[in-house]
This record gives sequence, C-alpha cells and structure tokens, in this order.
Amino acid sequence: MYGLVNKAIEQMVCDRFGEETWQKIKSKAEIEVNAFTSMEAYPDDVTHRLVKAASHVLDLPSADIMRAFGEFWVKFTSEGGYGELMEMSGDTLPEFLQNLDQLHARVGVSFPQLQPPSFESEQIDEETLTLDYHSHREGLAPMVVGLIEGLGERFNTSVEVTQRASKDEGSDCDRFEVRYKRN
Ligand code: 1MF
Repeated sequence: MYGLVNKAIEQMVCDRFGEETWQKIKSKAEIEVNAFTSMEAYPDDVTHRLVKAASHVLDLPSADIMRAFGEFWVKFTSEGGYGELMEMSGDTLPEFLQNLDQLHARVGVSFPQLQPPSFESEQIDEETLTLDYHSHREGLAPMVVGLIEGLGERFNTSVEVTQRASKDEGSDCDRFEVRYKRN
C-alpha cells in the first residue's frame, strides 16, 4: 500500500502513545526505513507487520487496532491534504459510501500503483443499508468497520455496524449491515 497508510499508522500511534512507543513498534516489526514516503508503494506485508507489532506492544487485539485505524484514517486524510477529495465524495454517510469507488478512481488516475477496493451499497430502508466490500487484500474487514464509524463522526451520524458475511468464512466478499441515524 502507499506509504500514506503507514504514515497514518505512525501518526495515530504517536498521537496516542508517543514517539517512544512508535519506535518500539517499528523495531518489533523489523522496519528498517527511518520514515515512510507517502507516494511510495510498500509491500502490504509492511502494514501487516506494523499492525501485528502494535498489537503485541500495546497488548490489544489486531482487530481493535485496525478498527481504530479505520476511524483515524477518515480524519487523517480529511485534514492531511485530501480534504477536497473527501468533500467531493458526499455530504451524508450513504452518499459517501455510494461514491467510494469514484473516490478511488480519482486517486488511481494519479497513483497507478493504487489497488483500490470496491464498495457496493444497497439501501434497505431509511436507516439501514448493506455494504459489500471487495478487496485484493485479506484481513482488513475490521478496518472497514472503523472507516464506517469514522464517516459516522464526519457526518454527525450514529452508526451501528454488523458484519453479515465474511471472506474468511468462504463468502465472495465481506458484507456489513449499517444502521444509521443523523443527529
Ligand atoms: O492500494 C493502496 O495503496 C490503497 C491505500 C489506501 C488502497 C486504498 C486505500 C484507502 N482505503 C484503505 C483500506 C482498504 C484497503 C483495501 O481494501 O485494499 C480506505 C478507503 C476509504 C473508506 C472509507 C472512507 C474513506 C476511505 O478512503 C479515502 C481515501 C482513500 C485513498 C486515499 C486517500 C483517502 C489515498 C490518497 C493518496 C494515496 C493513497 C491513498 O497515495 C499517495 C499519497 C501521497 C502521494 C502520492 C500517492
């Protein structure tokens, strides 16, 4: 994934636990580089190693870290140079989710090494939608829960996310049910 993702992990850890903890995590993950470069594509393994090492050092389940990271990513990108991209992608939670593929298509024009996921949402009733998440990558479903929660905060909307199908359990994609209400 692009270094931007690893930089966001670094930022989240440093904000919450400080620089020293980040150094521990980096060393545990056997990361040799001093600093990640946003626009360089790194092997996915680097990101996975960071999450695993953080789980070990912080004594938290990997899924909790990925979920917190998803939430953090929404703020990080909105405030860190991608605010316009985020604003273009919708004014409400359901609208934003509808436009996610378009958002990734925009990023992919400039950054061809992007391997964008694909999201398909279906409105069930006024307060419920389902979201199918297709990715080239494995094991990121907990991050998607956090991303939806982060979008809930962005749009002042309470969300309750339940995973309804899982690629780990043989489904062709992960599926989430999202119950939401604007505050
Ligand atoms: O392939 C990638 O490197 C990649 C990186 C980040 C693909 C997708 C994403 C974003 N996505 C991460 C989790 C899913 C990964 C997967 O299943 O394969 C989160 C998508 C998302 C969901 C809900 C709300 C907002 C979301 O993201 C908004 C977004 C997405 C991408 C970027 C910014 C905001 C982005 C911008 C520039 C990038 C990389 C990603 O690369 C750079 C950065 C700086 C200079 C040059 C290139």
